[in-house]
Amino acid sequence: MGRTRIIAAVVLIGLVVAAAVLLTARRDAPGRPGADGILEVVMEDYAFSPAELTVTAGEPVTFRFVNRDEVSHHVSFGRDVVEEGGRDVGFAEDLLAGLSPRVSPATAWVELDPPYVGDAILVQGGQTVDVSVTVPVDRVGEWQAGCFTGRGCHFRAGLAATLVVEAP
Ligand SMILES: [Cu+2]
Repeated sequence: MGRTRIIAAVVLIGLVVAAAVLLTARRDAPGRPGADGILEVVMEDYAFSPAELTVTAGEPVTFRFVNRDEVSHHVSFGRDVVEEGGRDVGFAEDLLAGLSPRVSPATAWVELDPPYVGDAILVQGGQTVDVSVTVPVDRVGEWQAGCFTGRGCHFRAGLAATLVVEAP
């Protein structure tokens, strides 16, 4: 009896450790916020890295965009790309609509001029911009992040990331 209990205890401890390791790995995986809530996304050579982002609805997250290119990039969050004259100019549905994200520096939050649609975060060459927001649970689903500068040139070149908003 005593031996069985010891074996059961060892197996149980093993399972707990394995679960903890798996949860930690999931938490620190690229494309997810770290324990500090920061999700760093590098923009370099007209591409996002990582290009697959996952956040949890109802939890505060800070997207930290680090632009290593010399040119400026915009970041819009949304889905359903709007085309005008065969060029991509923004998202029809804005993920951040009505959410008042905290953008640092605040001047990086810009309203795009036509033909572009929606709001965007301007990240100048070499600059880092933080965008803090809590995505509500009614926006769970698949979204995108993208830069439409050059009438979609940057977006088509690779400045397009998928953003999954998971249910809590
Ligand atoms: Cu760009």
